[in-house]
Amino acid sequence: MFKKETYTSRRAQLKKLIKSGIIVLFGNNEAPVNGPANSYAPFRQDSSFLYYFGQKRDGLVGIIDIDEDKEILIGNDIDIEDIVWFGSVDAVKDLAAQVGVDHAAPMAELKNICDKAQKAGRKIHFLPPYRHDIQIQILDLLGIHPYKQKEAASLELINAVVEMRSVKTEEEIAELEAAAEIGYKMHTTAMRIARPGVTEKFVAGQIEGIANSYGSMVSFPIIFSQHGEIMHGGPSMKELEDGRLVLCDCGAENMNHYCSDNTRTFPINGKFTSQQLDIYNAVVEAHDKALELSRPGITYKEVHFAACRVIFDRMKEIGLAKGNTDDALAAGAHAMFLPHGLGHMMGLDVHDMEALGQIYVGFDAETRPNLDQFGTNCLRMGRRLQEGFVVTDEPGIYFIPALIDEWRAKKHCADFLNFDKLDEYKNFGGIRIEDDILITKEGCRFLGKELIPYKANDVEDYIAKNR
Ligand SMILES: [Mn+2]
Repeated sequence: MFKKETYTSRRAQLKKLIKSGIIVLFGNNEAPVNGPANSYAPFRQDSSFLYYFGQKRDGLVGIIDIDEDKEILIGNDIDIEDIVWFGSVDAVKDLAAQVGVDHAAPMAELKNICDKAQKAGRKIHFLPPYRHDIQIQILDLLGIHPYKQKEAASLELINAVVEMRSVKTEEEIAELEAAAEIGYKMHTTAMRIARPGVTEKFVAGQIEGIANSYGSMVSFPIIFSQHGEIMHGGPSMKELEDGRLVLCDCGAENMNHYCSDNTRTFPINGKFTSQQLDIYNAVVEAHDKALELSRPGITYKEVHFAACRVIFDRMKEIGLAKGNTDDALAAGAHAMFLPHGLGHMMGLDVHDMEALGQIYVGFDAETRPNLDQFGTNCLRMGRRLQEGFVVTDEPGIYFIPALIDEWRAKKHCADFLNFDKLDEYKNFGGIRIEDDILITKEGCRFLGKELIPYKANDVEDYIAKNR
């Protein structure tokens, strides 16, 4: 947790942006795995609640009454039975004081506060809920059916939270750096322990343990797969094979829930084949292109398409693609290789603020993506970069057998792709390289003290020296 002034000033800023009404920020509740006493662990607090109220305990709600200039932390104190099982914890009024909130009240009071505000015709601002128990809570408190809650959520609040959480302060950057250090340990451990004969699940399990030991948890379920062409492919019980590549996309949340998110793709036997190297180096070049261009003022949509251009040009050199690159990009032909966006915001959430609605987080009227075009419709971030933004730079090249077959059958982008040559790559897999970058005054820089090796010779060297 930060010092209490961080939270008081964040709430003061939020009040200035929203101007009137009452803000209700729901903290998360425990989520049962297979019964009420066995919850998913560790407990994960809601990120916007963490941002404004800092407390990691379950069962809390934060109230910011702008009109009456009053803040209340709502939650029930634990009883003696809880103390017997879980030990003593601070009272809700103490939790409130720790984050500069003057008032505390039990959960039963929340209904009264909402009823009173509704009767007075005051605006009650809440964020779009993503957990079903919170949806029931909102139904109970405000009488809004869960299906209508997304549209009933306060757009003013969404926009204000996005404005504030998008720009990372010095103390947040220090947390992100700490998460990056754990991420470094995870990735380099994967490079060390992976080898032919070891299962994907074994490696994934070992590196998940690193996130748990040094931080709080992984920032998302680990992707560790020889089928790198499956975007969110989880680890299987298959053994790693000599000659194949393995893709490792993972990150940690540190103790204060700031995230890291990196991807490395490396040869299981420690040495790239020349076919792998050609594709790998194209991804490195696209990754570095994004680093070169990212600075305040440029849109991430422009950076995305610059990376796509590099990839398409290199695919032309290998004979997998053909034609005029501008026309190919306009037609969406590059999405055969890169069907996702270059990156996303990162912070307290790995896809930062995704629950608030990607269109509000990653775009403005100027950069709204073409939702009708395959690939481009998956962009998560397009808007103009500002100093203090943290975004991921994660280009990739994938050979997805089903996509190759489908496009060939439909003759989709046939003027720009060489399907016979693509067939030769159906067993290749996929490559992604991902780093987290902070937008600085002049340009950008990597997060993390040590950079996980990514240039092909650095990866080979690291594996040769550390296995
Ligand atoms: Mn990512």
